[in-house]
Amino acid sequence: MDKQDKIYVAGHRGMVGSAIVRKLQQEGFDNFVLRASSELDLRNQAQVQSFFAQEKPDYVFLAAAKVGGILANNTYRAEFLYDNLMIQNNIIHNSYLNGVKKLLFLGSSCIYPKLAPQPLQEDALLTGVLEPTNEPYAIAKIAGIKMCDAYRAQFGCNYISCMPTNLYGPNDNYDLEKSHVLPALIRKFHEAKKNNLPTVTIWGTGSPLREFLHVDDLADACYYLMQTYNEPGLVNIGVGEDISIKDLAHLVKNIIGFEGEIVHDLTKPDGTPRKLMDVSKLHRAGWKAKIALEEGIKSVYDGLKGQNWF
Ligand code: GFB
Repeated sequence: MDKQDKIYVAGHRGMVGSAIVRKLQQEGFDNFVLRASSELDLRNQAQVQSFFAQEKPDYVFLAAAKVGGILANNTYRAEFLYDNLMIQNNIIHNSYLNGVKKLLFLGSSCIYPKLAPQPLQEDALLTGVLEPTNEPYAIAKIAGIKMCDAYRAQFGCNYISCMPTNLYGPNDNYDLEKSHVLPALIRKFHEAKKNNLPTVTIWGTGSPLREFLHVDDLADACYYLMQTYNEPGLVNIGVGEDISIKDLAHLVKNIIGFEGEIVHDLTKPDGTPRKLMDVSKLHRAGWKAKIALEEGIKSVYDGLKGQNWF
């Protein structure tokens, strides 16, 4: 990418898209084309078609998606499938029609089979049955990877796919029903401390293992891959280390300084038992994560002061 190139970051108001815009601005890029969802409904074929025909971006970061934690994925199954398929189909196809030079598609570690060998290698894709709580989202994201590869194979498009592990950072969703685990824990422990509550309830057994990547690290990796990586298939983006949900809860509890007890709501699902990325392909490509989990959680917590629930 050159500094004068026109860059479309789809989903620029979300946690991932906003981090990518921040990263590009730090690197000196300023020729962005951005649209809020109220201005451009990415599920709408005609709207996306005329947007691309008019703006003709050079580079596309496809960070727009309907996302959420385990309960949202499991509850809004139709929307997770339909919205994500429509968004990515419209953006990828119109990128092809309008000569976009390169596109980066963002997926998720949930594309891998529920019981795939750990750490998850890229070639585990489509080797087994998916985790049922997020199957619709995973199916959409797998379709996105295959679409990038098919457009590369048939039309020569330089479209790459990267699969981030569980993310956290500024502009995350703190809705306790729809969010991922880390923002939920931050909010629950903060509110319990503020209101002198005796307990905090976490979902499931606490035994599942998850890996967490700060979104600023993800944005750095996306920028790096956009500049250097031109392969079909997919590349994992993670830190290569995981932590149990129970240990994560204790870490957040200590950072926030809550002194009560942790209790478990066993009516809520655990989801995949473990989701640790094999990041050797990414390391070979020349990129490594830099932000340690404790430092990352502290910086996110320090940045929350303006939130209405804080
Ligand atoms: O982050 P999370 O919602 O998503 O949940 P997944 C991770 C683990 O934390 C699960 C537990 O075992 C949850 O039961 N957990 C404990 C909690 N307390 C809470 C809580 O208060 N809120 C939440 N949300 N979880 C999602 C997928 O899976 O991860 C998506 O559904 C996507 O498709 C995303 O891949 C990255 O890691 O289980």
